[in-house]
Amino acid sequence: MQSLDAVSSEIIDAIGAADSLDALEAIRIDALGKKGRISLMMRDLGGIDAEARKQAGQALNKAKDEIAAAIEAKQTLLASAALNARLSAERLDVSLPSRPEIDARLHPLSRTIEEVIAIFAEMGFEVAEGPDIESDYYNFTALNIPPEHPARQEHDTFYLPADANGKRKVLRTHTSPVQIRTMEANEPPIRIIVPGRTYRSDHDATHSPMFHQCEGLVIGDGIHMGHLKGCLIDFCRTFFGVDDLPVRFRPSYFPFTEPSAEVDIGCTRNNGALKIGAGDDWLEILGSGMVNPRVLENCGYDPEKYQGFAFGMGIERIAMLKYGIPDLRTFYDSDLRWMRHYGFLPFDAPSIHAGLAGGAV
Ligand code: 2U9
Repeated sequence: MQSLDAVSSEIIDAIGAADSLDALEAIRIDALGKKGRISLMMRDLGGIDAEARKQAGQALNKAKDEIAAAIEAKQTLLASAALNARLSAERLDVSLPSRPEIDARLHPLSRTIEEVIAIFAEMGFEVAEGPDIESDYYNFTALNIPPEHPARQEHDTFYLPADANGKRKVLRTHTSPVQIRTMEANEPPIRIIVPGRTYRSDHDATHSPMFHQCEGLVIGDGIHMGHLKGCLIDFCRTFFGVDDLPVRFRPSYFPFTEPSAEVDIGCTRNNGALKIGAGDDWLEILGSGMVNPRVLENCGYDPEKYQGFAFGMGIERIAMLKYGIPDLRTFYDSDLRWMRHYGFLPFDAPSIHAGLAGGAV
C-alpha cells in the first residue's frame, strides 16, 4: 500500500497539473469524496489500536486540509482564467430589452415537500421546524451519537468557528435535532414531521452539500413496530400513487433507533429505465426504527411508559424517483428552461391536497 505522504503528494501534483475545473473536480472526488482515497484511509483507521489511530488520524486530517486548500487555490485560479477567456471572447448587447417571463413555476422540491406534508397531515401529523445551525448536543449527543461514535465521521459535518467557550456549532447534518427539541418542550403524544434543509460536506452526482430531508416522529403509550410499518407502507403507496406497491422492511442500524429498518419499494429495472411498482427488484426509499430508549431518556421520557417510532427520507431522492429527474445538481441551478420542464404550475397545488386525501379541498 502507498504511504500517506506518497498519496498526498501524488494528489497535490495532480491538482497542480489540472487544466480545467472539471478535471479538478474529478481529482477532488477521487481524493476527498465519500469513496475517495483519503476518505477510505480515514475509514480504515477504525481497525488499528488507539494510540496509532490518534497519530494516523492527525496526519490524515493535515493531509486532507492541505489537499482541500490546494484545490481551493487552484479553483480560484482556473475560475478566473475561464472568466477572462469568456470576457475576451463574448460580446453582450446590454441595450437589448429582457425577454418577458410570464409563467411562474413551483420548484419540484417545493412540490414534493407539499405532497409529503399533505400525506402525513392526513394521518394527523403536524409540521415542526428548528434552526439550521445547531449545537453538538442536539445534532449528535442527544441522539446517542457520543463524541467517538463512527457515525460522526459518516455525517461529514460542517463545523462553525469555535465560540468564546471553545464550543463549535455545526450546520445540522439531519433534521433530528428538531425532534429532540420538540420532545424536550412537550409531553406525549407527539406526531410530527420535520421537513428542512440539512448539510453534509459531500458533493458529487448524487450528493449535494445542502439537501433536504423530511423526518418524522411518533411518541405515545404502546407505540410499536406495527404502527411504524402501517404508517410507512401507507405513505409509500400514496406518494408513488401505486395502491398495491410492495414495501419491504430490511434490518439496519442507526444509533438513534433500535431496532432499525431500511424501507424498500418494489420496482423493475429495464435497460436503465426504472418503473416503480410490483416487480423483480427493490429500491431504497426511507430509513426508520423504534426510537432508542436512550434517546427517550435523554429527553426526560420514561421508556417504560412511552415508546415511539421515527423515520427519515431524502426529499431530492424521492423527487428524482417520482418525477424522473436524473441529476441532483440541476435542482439548484436556477435554470428557467429546467423549471419550465420539471416545475409545476402553482394552480395545480390545491389538487395535491384534494388528490392525495381522496376528497374535495
Ligand atoms: C429522534 C429519534 C430518531 C430519524 C431517522 C433515519 C432513520 C434515516 C436517512 C434517510 C435518507 C437520512 O436523508 S437521509 O440520508 N434517515 O435513515 N432517520 S430513523 O430517527 C430519529 C430522529 C430523531 C429523536
